[in-house]
Amino acid sequence: MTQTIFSKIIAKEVPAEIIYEDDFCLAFNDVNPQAPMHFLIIPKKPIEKISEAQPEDQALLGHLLLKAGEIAADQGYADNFRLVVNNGEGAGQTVFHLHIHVLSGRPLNWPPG
Ligand code: DGP
Repeated sequence: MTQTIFSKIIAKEVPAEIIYEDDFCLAFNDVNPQAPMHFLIIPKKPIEKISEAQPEDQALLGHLLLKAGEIAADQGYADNFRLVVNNGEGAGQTVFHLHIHVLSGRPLNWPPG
């Protein structure tokens, strides 16, 4: 996988508003927030996109989901948030390092568009 801006954020070569970090993942506020709460949670392992994840990534993917919920709760949105994963250019993915968007703080319409 080629280096992305997110690899540089993990390496602390590029600054970000980091709100959570452990051995497996990093969460930071989106630079272009689409809601009052909008952070990204990413694996430190460089997986390009969800469709590239492998069976051995099962625990890591579960970890990201659990932490997304915990961090949303820490930010005051325990029971009201949306997770979004754009997979591939056609779905709006622009950074090719797997990331989960976590959004809340305003009404979230459906379908998302
Ligand atoms: P996606 O379209 O799903 O690939 O979303 C990529 C998101 O990443 C987009 O909402 C903007 C955010 N983003 C891109 N570059 C940076 C950056 O350098 N810092 C931060 N904090 N967010 C970034």
